[in-house]
Amino acid sequence: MIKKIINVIILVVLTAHLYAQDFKLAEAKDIALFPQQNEIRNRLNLSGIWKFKKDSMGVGEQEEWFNGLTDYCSIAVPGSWNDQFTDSHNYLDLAWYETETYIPKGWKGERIFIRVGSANYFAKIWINGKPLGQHEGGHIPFAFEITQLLKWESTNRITIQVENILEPDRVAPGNVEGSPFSSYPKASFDFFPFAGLNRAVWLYTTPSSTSIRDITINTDFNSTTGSIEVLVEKIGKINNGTILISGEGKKIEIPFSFSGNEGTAVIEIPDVRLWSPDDPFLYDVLITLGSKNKPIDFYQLKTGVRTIAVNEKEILLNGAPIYLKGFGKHEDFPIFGRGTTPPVMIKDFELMKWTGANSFRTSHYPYDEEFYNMADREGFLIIDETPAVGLFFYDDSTSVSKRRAICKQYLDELISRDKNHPSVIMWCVANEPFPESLGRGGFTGMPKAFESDAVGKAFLGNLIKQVKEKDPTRLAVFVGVMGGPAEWLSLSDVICINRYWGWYTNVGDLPTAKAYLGGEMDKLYNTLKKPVMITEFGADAIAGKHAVEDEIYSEEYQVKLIKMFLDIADTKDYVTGMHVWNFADFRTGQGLMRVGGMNLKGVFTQDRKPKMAAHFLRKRWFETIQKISSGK
Ligand code: GCB
Repeated sequence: MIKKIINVIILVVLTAHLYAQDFKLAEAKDIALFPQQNEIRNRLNLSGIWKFKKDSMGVGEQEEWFNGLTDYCSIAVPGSWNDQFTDSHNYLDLAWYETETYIPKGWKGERIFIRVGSANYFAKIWINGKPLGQHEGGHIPFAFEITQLLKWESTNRITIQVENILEPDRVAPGNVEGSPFSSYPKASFDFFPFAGLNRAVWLYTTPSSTSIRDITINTDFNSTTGSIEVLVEKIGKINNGTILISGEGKKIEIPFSFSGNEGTAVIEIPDVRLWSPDDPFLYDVLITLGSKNKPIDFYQLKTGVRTIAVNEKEILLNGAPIYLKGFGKHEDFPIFGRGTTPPVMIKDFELMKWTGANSFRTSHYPYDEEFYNMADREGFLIIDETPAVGLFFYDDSTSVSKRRAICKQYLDELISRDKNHPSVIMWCVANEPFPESLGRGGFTGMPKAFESDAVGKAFLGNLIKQVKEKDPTRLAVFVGVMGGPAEWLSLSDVICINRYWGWYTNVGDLPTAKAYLGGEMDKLYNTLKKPVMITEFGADAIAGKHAVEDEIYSEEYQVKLIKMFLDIADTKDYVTGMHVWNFADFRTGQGLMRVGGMNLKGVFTQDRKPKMAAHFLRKRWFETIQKISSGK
């Protein structure tokens, strides 16, 4: 009998092995350099209409859908799938995307890669029916080399399977029993879990045997001389290169050589023009591998020379205090869902400038790369946040470890992707992690907890440490939930807190809310002696609803609450920034607190029309600018 069972097991294992497909894991380094078109490198944007098929029974792999989809429909890429159809708003299960493309003849002999900008949440890729790679995490790109899998002189089939199943051991955690954000679908966070290929898919090349793999730029200045340190990592046998910095009519070129695969050069810039929101000046940096008359690879980027630091009460940009005025945002627009919408992005920057804002937080996940390029050019300061929203640490240790590993991966990927943007001044490792004490109040049915606050502190502490090791030139923070432990906040370079006095507590009662807010802020500062920033405060307002007296959901109440927070902040010299929640109304799951499946705390509506609060902020923030420039 035992022998029979063993034989069956062997047979099952062998069969599984025969059909098991091997998917590589993505490497953070491969997303460091955005695909670039220059004299040497090529790229092809695969945006457009793709084939699409839902797989609610999970039979696609067994039925080998990667060999060509049948009975499919059309879908736009980029764009979340949820609102492109009439029956898929809440669909988060498996779905398949397919497109076909020729590879240009001129790419022969090059290394060819695929880069997926965002596949939310878990993706697997096949090229011409062959398994390629997989990636977990929906808001960060991933890339794989595909050279060996391609065909020439005929089309190549690219198949991507995506699913967005909400699970407590994923990040952001979903479907958490008793979560305060109980909605349908069961996201345990307060925004809609838009699924699919939300950003562009690119093919791109690098030179075959020798190429630039990674570039890290750090800047500094001393009096009027700036310095740009460029660290280049290469692949292949080459020992030298050059760096050319240009800007303001100056051109400074210096040769450098490699030791192993790394080469560094520091370029000094006399009479440097520093980068800041008032003058977002960018220098061009061109890195060439090989000699000037025989270049092997090029990569060009832009950098701003600036420093960022903190003292006990302030954030210092280029050594001078800077006050952050702005918003927490979302990537969210009707029909597109979380899909990239360039005109909306341009409009958002226009509107942020119109209000007098100088900064924003990429709540609650990294945004499309273009946001960062735009912020570099327009002079916005970014708090760059990972997708770690709503973490908790008191379920089983396997789930905690799984979330820890994903958070670590996200941070590696995020820093790899965004480290060369002058606009990024802080890495935010998590938004509103829940301590057990709050979880017990808010959640029910959780296994009995064990030292959750210590576990939570160690978890967050490790993430902050990881960030500091990888990038000591920027600030590292996490954003604390109302009622969360002050001892966790001691980990953060800036005490970032979300506060909803007058909304979730003391609703409608602003005088009481005001007393609590002021007292709490003083206590936090006096305990921690670090600059404080309120990263979220606000009230829902239904555009067009008005009231004479304090009445929630009215535009007047939203203005009054925002004004109350700003007034108090102005009386505290340790407050270093105030970000209103939210820039625009955004889609959430359906729940009793979310009228029409929307969070209405935007100062603009979802289609970017100003509420009274937007006009109020414009007046208020421009007055501050005038006061500062007139020295009052
Ligand atoms: C928060 C969360 C944010 C929510 C917001 C709200 O604290 O960080 O994701 O949308 O509150 O409006 O409830």
